[in-house]
Amino acid sequence: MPALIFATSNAHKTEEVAAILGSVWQVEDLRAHPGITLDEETGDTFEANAIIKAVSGSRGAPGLLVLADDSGLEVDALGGAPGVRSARYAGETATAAENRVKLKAEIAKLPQNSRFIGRFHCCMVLARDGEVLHITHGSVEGHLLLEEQGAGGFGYDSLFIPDGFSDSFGVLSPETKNQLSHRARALAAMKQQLDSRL
Ligand code: ITT
Repeated sequence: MPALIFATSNAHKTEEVAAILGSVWQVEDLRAHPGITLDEETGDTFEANAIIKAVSGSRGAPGLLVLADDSGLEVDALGGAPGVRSARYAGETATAAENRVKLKAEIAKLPQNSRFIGRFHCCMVLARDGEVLHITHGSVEGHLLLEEQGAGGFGYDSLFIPDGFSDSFGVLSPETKNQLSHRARALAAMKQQLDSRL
């Protein structure tokens, strides 16, 4: 199986990408490549940060294909927050649980007579030897909950119900999430580029 380096330290992302691509690609993240270091995510957009991760990661893995994912949750009534700051919403070293507490507190300040519309967004960038080969985006629309529902998934999953469902990503199975998530959609758009390099 050909190797695809996934430039992430988030094992949950790797699990999802491996479940989606795993029969064709050997998906290996930074745990298997401790020598690869990524530049700081200084961009203002998902795309800028995904490019930073893919390009810097690929410089540390000469000749290999490197994929990066920058993603997050956008809540319309919060002006798109937490957005690109999703991983650091409650502070630079915040845990996912602390970020969820902050999100619930911010939503609780809003007028309580509306649905809190939002979406997960993911930008995927494929690079090799410091050059961007392809960029894709995917998103999944839904709404936010005031209280967590379920313990599955990661990050903000337990606070987000995708359109067309009545359960959060914290309750829905990984198989269901991997059919409709922002990450699955960005990867589906990347598929042709990946297939052409098999
Ligand atoms: P890497 O940069 O190492 O890939 P990260 O977790 O810091 O890992 P991001 O900078 O892309 O990655 O931040 C993504 C954050 O957005 C993530 O930590 C979650 O808080 C949230 N997020 C993204 N995708 C998610 C998903 O599928 N389910 C729940 N939360 C998600």
